[in-house]
Amino acid sequence: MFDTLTDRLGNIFGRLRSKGKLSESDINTVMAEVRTALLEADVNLKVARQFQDKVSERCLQSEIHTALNPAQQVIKIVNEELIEILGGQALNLTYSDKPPTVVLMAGLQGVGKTTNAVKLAKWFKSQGRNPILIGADLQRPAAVEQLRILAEEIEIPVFSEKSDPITVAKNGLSEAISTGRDVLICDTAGRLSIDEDLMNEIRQISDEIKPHYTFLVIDAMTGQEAVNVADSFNDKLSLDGMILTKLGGDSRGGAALSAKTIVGKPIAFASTGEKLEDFEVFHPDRLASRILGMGDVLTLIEKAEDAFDQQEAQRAADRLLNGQFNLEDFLEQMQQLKKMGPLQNIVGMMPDLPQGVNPDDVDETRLTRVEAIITSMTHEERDRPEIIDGSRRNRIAKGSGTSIQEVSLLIKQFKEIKRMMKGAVKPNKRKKKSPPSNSAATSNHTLEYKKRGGTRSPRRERPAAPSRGRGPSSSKSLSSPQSHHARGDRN
Ligand SMILES: Nc1nc2c(ncn2[C@@H]2O[C@H](COP(=O)(O)OP(=O)(O)OP(=O)(O)O)[C@@H](O)[C@H]2O)c(=O)[nH]1
Ligand SMILES: [Mg+2]
Repeated sequence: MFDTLTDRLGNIFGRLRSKGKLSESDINTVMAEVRTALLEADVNLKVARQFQDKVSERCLQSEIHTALNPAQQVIKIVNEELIEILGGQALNLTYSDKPPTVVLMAGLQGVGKTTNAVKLAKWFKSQGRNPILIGADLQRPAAVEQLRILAEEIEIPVFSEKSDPITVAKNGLSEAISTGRDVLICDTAGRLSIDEDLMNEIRQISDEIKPHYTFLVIDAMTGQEAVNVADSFNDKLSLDGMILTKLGGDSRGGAALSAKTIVGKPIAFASTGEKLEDFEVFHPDRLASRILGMGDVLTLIEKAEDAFDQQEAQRAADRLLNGQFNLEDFLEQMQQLKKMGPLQNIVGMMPDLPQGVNPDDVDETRLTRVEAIITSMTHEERDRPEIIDGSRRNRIAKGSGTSIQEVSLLIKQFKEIKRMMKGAVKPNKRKKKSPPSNSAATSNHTLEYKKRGGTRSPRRERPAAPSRGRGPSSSKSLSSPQSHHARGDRN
């Protein structure tokens, strides 16, 4: 599920990546598209609208974040807001001081109450608890039998009797206490929220066993309609959370994305298939990143934020603008990149690797060799590589354990980068001490991203290769790691 939504969002953000600067109208266009994609995934209109407004507002007021480019900033905000509408944090289930902790399952017919009562019992067991299941569905003749068969698989006792649901629940609680069970899960019959009698019955069960947790089981396949049902259950029972079932199917996911906002209660667990093990605590952040389908790009964004030293970047940017960028700065930028972790991992996290690029092919040692070459140079040589003649080359090659050819190549490529940078920086800007931010002055609401010959991704494994022909907006060379981060001004 979510495949279509993921594809749609992928396309939308893919187009953003080629932009160095996002205007207010860019952001509005993108967010309108995101809203359409959400509606197509059957997300509630109110939720989609709120989401659009919130993300747009945050993008427009976005704090300057020099470690991220505009596309990354938008993805980061979308991700954070997706997590928010999915409920923020995973439910932190606590246990009653006076066992058993009582859980009541409620919901429409066939949504998966019985199956998930057992899955939940299995989960409690995995947490070191001793659950008991109560079969209070006396509506359907085979319901208790179904519960017993499933529970037998995981060796969990079931209590039921031929009386009425309220009495079964009450006696079940006594049974749990007398047998020392610390968690009680009560399965109930499916009922429609408009069926007054049955709704009153579950209310009475609830009054009798006073559940610590009342979970509404909802079927993701029924889309956001399932969520509307939840509202009326919530009125009657005061829900603590929802268990979302059949998430593995081809449902469009609208229910998952609308539930929290509409019902005001979080999704506690998710069931992704028929088997008892297809069940997990619902993690909003994990689902959000799955919906975004960005591989681990979010981890990458986090890493970039962590590792990136903004002051250093600013200094490098200043030097760049002043035409002073030298091999020393280059080395520093490369070391920043290395702080993000093994290059292969970083490349593996890139969601938009060009075809044919395989993270396994990334040769980290080349980065190390470039580093060795630069560290074998004197400060003067790093500052003015043009003084490196034949004998210096020889010495550097020996000192770094590389070859004269490699040293020559690095110097040549570095010259090329510098030449390109000069072309990229307008003369009046080069004179200024600190980088001006006037280029964003035309709009009060822009995310700007100055890619001064920098690299956005380490996916190219040619360490010192200049990003030929890409000019100032190049984002794909490894030549000057992260120097693109140097500025991300916004007025
Ligand atoms: N694919 C899939 N099937 C599920 C999931 N959860 C439950 N089912 C199936 O859905 C059907 C109904 O599940 P039950 O647990 O009997 O549903 P119920 O809500 O107890 O049904 P009633 O008691 O009749 O109201 C069964 O065939 C389950 O195997 C799920 O997460 N994924
Ligand atoms: Mg059932």
